[in-house]
Parts: sequence; C-alpha cells; structure tokens
Amino acid sequence: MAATSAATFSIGSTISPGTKVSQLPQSKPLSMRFNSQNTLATFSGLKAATFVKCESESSFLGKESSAVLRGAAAPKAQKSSQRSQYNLNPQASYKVAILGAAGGIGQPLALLVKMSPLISALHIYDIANVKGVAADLSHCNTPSQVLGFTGSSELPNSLKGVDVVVIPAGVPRKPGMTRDDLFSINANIVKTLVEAVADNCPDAFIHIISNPVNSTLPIAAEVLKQKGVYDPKKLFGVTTLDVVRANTFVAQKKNLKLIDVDVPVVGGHAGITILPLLSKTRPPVSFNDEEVQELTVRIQNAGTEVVEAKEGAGSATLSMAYAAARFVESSLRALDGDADVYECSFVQSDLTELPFFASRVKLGRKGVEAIISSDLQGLTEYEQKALEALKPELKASIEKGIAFAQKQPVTT
Ligand code: 2OP
Repeated sequence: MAATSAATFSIGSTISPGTKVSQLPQSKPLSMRFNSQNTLATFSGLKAATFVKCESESSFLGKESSAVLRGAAAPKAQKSSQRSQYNLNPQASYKVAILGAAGGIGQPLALLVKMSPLISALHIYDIANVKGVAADLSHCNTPSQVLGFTGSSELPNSLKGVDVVVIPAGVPRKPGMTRDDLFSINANIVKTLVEAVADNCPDAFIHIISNPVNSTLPIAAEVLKQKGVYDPKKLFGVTTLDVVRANTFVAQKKNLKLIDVDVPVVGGHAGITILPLLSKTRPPVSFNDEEVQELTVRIQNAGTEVVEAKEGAGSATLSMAYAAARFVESSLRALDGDADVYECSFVQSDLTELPFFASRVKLGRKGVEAIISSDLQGLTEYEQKALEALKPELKASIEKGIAFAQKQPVTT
C-alpha cells in the first residue's frame, strides 16, 4: 500500500488524552515517502537494514494552517510535527491478525497488510482455505512472517500476542439486500470471534468490518463487557471506506487533486446513517444544493453500487480492503508513537445521545485519545437535518446488536 504515491493516511495534530477536541485538527493525506535511494526497491526488497523515513506532507491543509491548528491544539506536538517527519523503523514488530482472511475482503487485505514495514507477524485465520493463502502470501519478500490458522481449534493461537485484530469475516450482501439483512449470520460470527479475542488478546486494537457494522460493533462491545475486558478506546467499527469514497467522488466532481481531498464522514456505516460532511471538506470547496444532494446520496449508496455491479458475486472487497489496510496502518503508526494520526471510525462516543457514533478520532498508543467534536459544529441546514434523520435508524441498529448479545451470554 505504501509503495504507491496514491497511498494516503489521515493524520492531524495532537490533543491531550481523553479530551474532546473543539479545535479542528484536519486529517490530511500523508504520502509515504521512503527516503532511501529507491522507494520501490527499498519497500519491496526491505532488506531491513535500511532505516525508512516517512515524511508527512501537509498537502491539503498547507503548512501554515497546519501549524496554526497544531499550535492551538497541541503546543507540545508542534515541535515534532513541524519537522513533518515520523520515522518508521522497518524492524518494528507489531503482530496483526485477520479473522476471515480467506474471503473476498480478507485476501486483498492480507496482501496489503503484508506490505507494511511495521509488522513482524501476520496471522491469518479462517474456517477453511487459509493455508494456501498463507503459503502464497509468505512468498512476498516483505518483513512479516505469515502464519495460517484454520478452524476453531486454531483460533486461540492465531490471536496470541497480537496487537491489532481485524475482523472482515462473514457473508457479503447480494443485490436487493441491506447490510442489516446480514445480521442473522454475521452477528453470531462476530460474537464468536470477539469472544476468542477477549480470551487471547484482550489488549489488542479490534477493527470490526463485518456488516452490519452499526450492530456488530455494539455486539463486540457487549461481548467484551461480559468478558470483563472492554476498553472502548480500542474497539473500532471500520468506516474508512466511506471517507475513501467521499474523497474520491468529491475530487472527481470538483476536478481536484485526489490526494488533497479530505471529507469527514460521520454517523454509521449503512445507508442514510452514512453522513458525509461536505461543508467540512478540505481544501474548502463550495457545493450547490444539487451537488450536495447528488454526492451525499452517491456516498451513502456506494456499497450498493458495487453490490449491483457485481450482480450477485458479492460486495465491495478491493476498495474495502484498501480502506481497512489504511486503518490498520494508521493504528500501527499510532501504536508506534506517531502523535499525529486521525481517522474516522464508529466508536463509543458522547458526541451525540447515541452510545456509538462515527466521527473523526485521534489515535494514540492506547487507542482513541480524543473524539473530534468540532466536526459536528457549524453544520449546514442540510447536514443538520440529515444528522437528525439518521439517529433513529442508527439507534435501532445499535439496540438490535446490544439486545442480541445480551440474550446470548458469552461462553466462559
Ligand atoms: C461497503 O460499504 C462492504 O460495507 C462495505 O461496501
């Protein structure tokens, strides 16, 4: 992922742990620039001896605005951020597990994650067909060792010592289905997998991709609570694809350089619960009413656009894998001490009256360090109405997940 100039990762500025942030730290694309003689050769060869330096480019904010924002929100971080430099040590030794790694999202995700210089071990788990994927991936000459784990008896070992667990397991949509139609199958899958996470790597960051995320994330939270290991700062519903799509569609519509565009997307991850805040687009862009309506609806229905185009062969896999890999990379950078990592994610939140809500968050070593409240301030009338309109559906999905988990207590 980092080997192409198109790779982007959101970063912003630093805020004290646990605070709600009223200043606006903009996530901004970070082009991974490997400062060795030859980026591609270094990355794909990764002889491990080379120290890889990653420079963040504040391309969409501009250096001045970045400095102002950092100065306002994080005087301490300013010194390091002004250097605009974060050093990646290719010998860093994070372990990542992907549960559901033989599936449509899991395979490309595993490949993208295998390319990270921050990972020493990539554990891929699925109920079947994973050994071949592991053998295949293990031939890529990037640093991480790939281990495949098949079936429930091998699930615990796939999770031992893991820092980040990503869960794309489950069934995808077919044309005519909503994400909620997947609930009856995927709810159980997520419950079972998160129970294993709780038992084997309770301190890991957990990334939930399995749909309906608006319900599976609350299920995961409930399972972790029942197991006595719930840390709300480390449980994430992956909504990065909504941001990726919003950035792409806005850049296309407005003929902007893609890497410069950043649109926060809040709410949840299904239909009208996906709310792109176009008024907060960076760099600032003006949209007429028709454009706002057209773009908002397209971003909300983008998953369905792919489901229909695939005509029964599944839902978004490649773009989802790309987005999920970006979120993994951001998490690893946060774990590695980068004080400048921002992403949108569906997390436990007090931004609204709902217990979980997607918004921009600041990531740190311990997970969510701050929830960016300023994105919900100064909304347009259209956005304000859409925000109110999404709440009943999101609330119902959250409650459905919680009720499911409470009815079926965890196995001890
Ligand atoms: C999507 O948005 C698969 O939920 C995923 O397409």
